[in-house]
Formats: sequence, structure tokens, C-alpha cells
Amino acid sequence: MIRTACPLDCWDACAITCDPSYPTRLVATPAHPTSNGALCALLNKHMHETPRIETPRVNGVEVSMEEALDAAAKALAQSPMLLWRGSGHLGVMQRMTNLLTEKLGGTRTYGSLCDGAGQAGIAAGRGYNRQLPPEQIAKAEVVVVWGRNLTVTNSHILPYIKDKTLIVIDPVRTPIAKRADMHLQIQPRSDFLLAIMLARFVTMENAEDATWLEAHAEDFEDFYAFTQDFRIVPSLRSIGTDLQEIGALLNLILGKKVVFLLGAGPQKYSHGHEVFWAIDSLAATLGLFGREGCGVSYLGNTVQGFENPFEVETDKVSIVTTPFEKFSSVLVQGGNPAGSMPDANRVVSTLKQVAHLVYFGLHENETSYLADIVIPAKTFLEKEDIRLCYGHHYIEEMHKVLESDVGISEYDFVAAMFERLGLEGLKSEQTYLDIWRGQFATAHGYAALPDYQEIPYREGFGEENEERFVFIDEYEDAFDDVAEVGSYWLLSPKSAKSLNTQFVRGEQVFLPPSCGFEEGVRVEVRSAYGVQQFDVKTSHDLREDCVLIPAGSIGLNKLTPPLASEEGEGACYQEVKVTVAQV
Ligand SMILES: Nc1nc2c(c(=O)[nH]1)N[C@H]1C(S)=C(S)[C@@H](COP(=O)(O)OP(=O)(O)OC[C@H]3O[C@@H](n4cnc5c(=O)[nH]c(N)nc54)[C@H](O)[C@@H]3O)O[C@H]1N2
Ligand SMILES: Nc1nc2c(c(=O)[nH]1)N[C@H]1C(S)=C(S)[C@@H](COP(=O)(O)OP(=O)(O)OC[C@H]3O[C@@H](n4cnc5c(=O)[nH]c(N)nc54)[C@H](O)[C@@H]3O)O[C@H]1N2
Ligand code: SF4
Ligand SMILES: [Mo]
Repeated sequence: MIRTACPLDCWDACAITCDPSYPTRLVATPAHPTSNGALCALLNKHMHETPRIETPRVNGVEVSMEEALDAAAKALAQSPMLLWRGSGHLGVMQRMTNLLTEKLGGTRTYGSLCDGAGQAGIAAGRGYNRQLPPEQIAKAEVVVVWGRNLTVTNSHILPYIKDKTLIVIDPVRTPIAKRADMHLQIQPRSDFLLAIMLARFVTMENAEDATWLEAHAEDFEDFYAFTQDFRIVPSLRSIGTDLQEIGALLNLILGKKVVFLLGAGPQKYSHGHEVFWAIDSLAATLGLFGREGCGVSYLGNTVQGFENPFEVETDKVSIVTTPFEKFSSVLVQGGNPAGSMPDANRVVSTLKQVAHLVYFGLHENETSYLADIVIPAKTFLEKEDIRLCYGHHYIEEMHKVLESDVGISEYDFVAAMFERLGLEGLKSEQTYLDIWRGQFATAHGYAALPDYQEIPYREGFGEENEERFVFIDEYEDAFDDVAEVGSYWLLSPKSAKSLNTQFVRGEQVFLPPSCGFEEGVRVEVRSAYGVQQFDVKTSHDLREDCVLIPAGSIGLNKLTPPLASEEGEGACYQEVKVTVAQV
């Protein structure tokens, strides 16, 4: 039996056991703490059914791998060069291309299409983002699912939240909201105010954890004063809640072991860092850090705590507003900027200006069709790697299960470029794998992140556990100046059949019945940035002020803004309102 792990960009990072005689029959590693004995259809069905790119291409002509690598080496030597890497495969060996970029004097990206704004908010309060182990989630009495669509995106956490009091905060009546004890179907982009109001009411009830605050936090009094800057009645109105609902929520959480499971939803906005800093400040008010069965869970930084052999010094440009047109050559690896980045019209037109666009990936997509050189990748079954994870602290080695003539691994690609361009200093694949392996910690008998703590923040905050929690004390939000382009918020949560733009991609817009469009009609959805047609699907799970187009849908990102969050350089996919009209 061979051990590997699912490479897909997902909270769960399921561990897999393969029988080499049936290499395509993937089985969740029995007894692994987070795989729960089952893999999902994304991996077991959709990934297999999606055709992979088998033959390299240069200028639209199919060529041998050797010819394609020759062409790629020539292309990437054209300066200035940019590496734009996505998150199509979460193995650490994807990061190898950093070494090539450094040698070429190239540029990389900073920021995130995914979780950047939230990360900045967490860093502001806690100094360092530590993963909340699922074992602590299992000990909670109350779980607040705050903008995470976990039945779709993170299903292996479900056993850990079974039989708990469930509160869901989400503008959409998600599957988990339907099962919850309480669902606050708030207005999108109002989480900051909600967190501030909750913290204020907790303090008004004298329910703050005074002992913990005294020992572990700075300036709680100032935070309480800050919460008083926000007027109660207008705030509750713009959240879409009332005193009764807030009271009921507090009744469920006060005095209990509470975990917040934060998702990407509440931070897809320009003020996303303030949202997460405010939510963390609420958690600190309740004394939820450093206590068994309590805490705040969000995406973690997977390489944090490692001495990273692929960390290099290069220039960087934003991953949200990448100026592709400024580069002579661009290597797109493991990603689909033309489909995933916001303001896709701008992205496509600037990618077209790149003289040498190299696409290194598994599947055809908007970006591969624009590329001059297409290099097929190997699948995760065909290469050695290590799977780190942003949803929990467990690490899995990914061993090669299959030999294949198709594609090239990231290590071999980088080695081929080094060889062709006469570059020096590359170590063996095994050496790099060993450098990562040598740093693993263990938790419950499994490999774990080096900075794993059973109960995070018990000793203190910051990287060295020497700091105190810092409350939010500032708020600036310029959104009201730009918002009123259309009347509906455009939500783009993840889809069950696609992994971002991989696999089955829809062309539907979900509308509340109050929109008045019949199911199946073709409509034009328009924002300040672009317009795209979709087929109508009616949904009773939406607020009257929201429309929903699942992430990964064709053409969705023509509608989203080229904005990076005020902190954390995160994409602000939902900082946009749209109109809908029949075509
Ligand atoms: N099936 C599937 N699974 C995936 C992925 C996929 O594409 N498909 N992608 C993976 C990736 S890359 C990531 S980053 C994770 C993300 O995992 P999630 O965090 O679950 O991401 P989203 O689907 O964006 O869900 C966010 C939730 O936030 C809600 N929401 C939207 N706006 C707001 C708001 O203003 N306030 C609040 N409170 N809630 C809001 C949405 O309705 C949705 O239910 O999922 C991973 N898992
Ligand atoms: N509107 C809207 N847009 C969003 C989001 C949203 O919520 N709303 N979510 C954003 C989020 S959270 C994320 S993480 C980004 C993701 O954006 P990207 O990182 O661009 O992810 P994908 O679009 O899925 O593209 C992944 C590509 O990786 C390639 N790939 C897969 N495996 C391998 C491999 O082993 N090697 C190589 N070389 N390539 C491989 C595949 O060809 C695939 O096309 O999208 C963002 N886009
Ligand atoms: S749940 Fe996530 S990690 Fe597990 S098999 Fe599915 S996509 Fe992969
Ligand atoms: Mo993501």
C-alpha cells in the first residue's frame, strides 16, 4: 500500500491509501484523524472525469516535451520575467519554481486571491495565526459557523461538530444553516458591525472574561469605548438583525465553550482585515483563546514555522492586480489567472500583451488557451511531494503511485530549466523533501506542523508566545462612496462540483424569487467592471438583496473588482453590487 494525500486546495487535505495494482481506486486512509474514512466526489469523480492536457504545445502546435522545454527555457530567459503561481496543487514542491525565478532575476506575487484580508486581521490581534486543532473543536459546546460553507467546502469537519449547539452567520441559508439551532441571515459585508455589537452587549452584561483579559490582553477598556462609537439601532438595522435575535444568540454562547469557524466569505471585502480583527476581539472579550474546547479557526499559513528552502528574495507584484503587461515572459503555474482573478477583462487583455506566456498546468482553461507555450503537469499520483494543510495541523507525505509518460513534475521542470539555462545550485529532489520532512512535529501519532500547539495561545500571543492580545481600535471604510452601481450584492461562494476553476463549471445565477425572473431564462448580470450572461435558477435560500454565482462559474470574474483589501492584499470579490436584466 502507498500513502499519499489529496492535492486539491481544500481545508481537509485527506490522507489517501493506494493499492498500486488499482492505482486509480483512491481510498481514504483508515483511522486518519481528518479523513473520516471517505474521499469526496471532487477527487474521486470530477478529477478523473476532467480531461488533462496530454501533449505540450508551442504556438498552438503540438510538440514533444523536449521541444516544449527548450521553448520554455528560451521564453523564461526573456527579462523581465514573472512567476504567477496559483493553488491548483497544495504540495510544497510546487514552490520549487521560486528557485528558478530567483536565478532569472524574476518577479513573484504577494498577497492572496483567497484569505489575505482575514490573515491581516488575525495578525493584527494575535501577532501569529495558529491553527485550531480539530480535537479542540470536538470539545466545544457551541460552534459558530461564521461565513464558512462547510458542508460543501470542508465536509470532513462535520464529525467534529456533531451534536453541538450550532449557530450559523451567513447571508445565505446554506445546508449547515438549515440544520442550525440559530441562523443569522445577515446582510453581506456587515460582519464587522455584528462582531462589535456582540462584544458591546457581552460587556454590557458584564459577561466579559475579566480574569483572562487581565492576564492576556491589552487595553480592554479602550476596546469597549471603541464599540460604543457604533450606534446600536442603526447598526442592528444595517446588519439585518434586532435586539431579540442578538439576545438569543448571547443566551446560547455565554458561559459555554465556544468555537468560531471562520470562512472566506466575511473577508472578501476591502475592510476584510477589520472584520476578522473585530471577530477576534469578540472572541478575546469572551476569553476564548488558550482554553480547551474554545478558539477561532480560519485558514492557516501552511509553511509557517518551517525553515523554507524555497524562500527566496525577488521583486514582487500584487496577485490581485498583477500588471502582466509589464513583463516579457510570464510563467503561470498551477493556476488560472484569466478565470480566477478579479476583473477578468483586464486580466485577459494584459495577459495578451505578454510576449512569452508559459502555462504549466493539468487542465485547459481560460489561461491555457491564451498561452504561447503549454507544459502539461504530472498529476499528484505521478510525483513525490508533501501535503501541508490550511485547515488542520496534520501533514501527509505524498508518494508516487503511478509511472506515466504524460507531463512533467515541478522538480523536473525546474531541473530542465536549470540545465538548459546553465544555472547552478539545484539540490536533488530527495534533498528538498528531506529538508521539509526533518522539520515535522508529531501530534496524536501523525506528522504535524512544526509550530503545532495542542491548545493554541495558552502561553501567549505572537510567534514567541510572549505577546498579549491587541484589540481593534480603528475603523475606516470607504465602501459607501463606490457601492451604488447596482442593487444586488454579488456573492460567489464555492461550488460542490468545481474546485475553483477546475472540473465542472456552471453558467447559472441564483436569484431570490422576489427578482421576478423565471427559472431558466437568460439574464445579463452587470457590474461597474463588466457584464456576463447567465441562466436563472431561483433560490429560496437568498436574501432579497443578494444574487449568487458560484466561484468557478464561467465569466463570473468579469464582474468582480480589481481591488485589493486595505490590509493583506486580498482579493475583494464581493465588494460589488450588480444589476440583473433579461436579454
Ligand atoms: N467544493 C469545493 N470546496 C472547496 C473549494 C471549491 O472550490 N469547491 N475551494 C477551496 C478553497 S480555495 C477555499 S479558500 C475554501 C473556502 O471555504 P469557505 O470559507 O467555505 O468559502 P466560500 O464558499 O467562499 O464560503 C463562504 C461562505 O460565506 C458566506 N458569505 C458570503 N459573504 C458573506 C458575508 O459578508 N458575511 C458572512 N458572514 N458570510 C458570507 C457564503 O454564503 C458562504 O456560505 O474552500 C475550499 N474548498
Ligand atoms: N469570484 C470569485 N473568484 C474567486 C474566488 C471567489 O470566492 N470568488 N475564490 C478565490 C480563491 S479562494 C482561490 S484559492 C483562487 C484559486 O485560483 P487558482 O489558484 O487560479 O485556481 P484554479 O482556478 O482552480 O486553477 C488551478 C489550476 O492548477 C492546475 N493544476 C492542478 N494540479 C496541478 C499540478 O500538480 N501542477 C501544476 N503545475 N498545475 C496544476 C490546473 O490546471 C488548474 O487549472 O480563486 C479565487 N477566485
Ligand atoms: S474533501 Fe477535500 S481533501 Fe478530501 S478528497 Fe475532497 S477535495 Fe480532497
Ligand atoms: Mo482559496
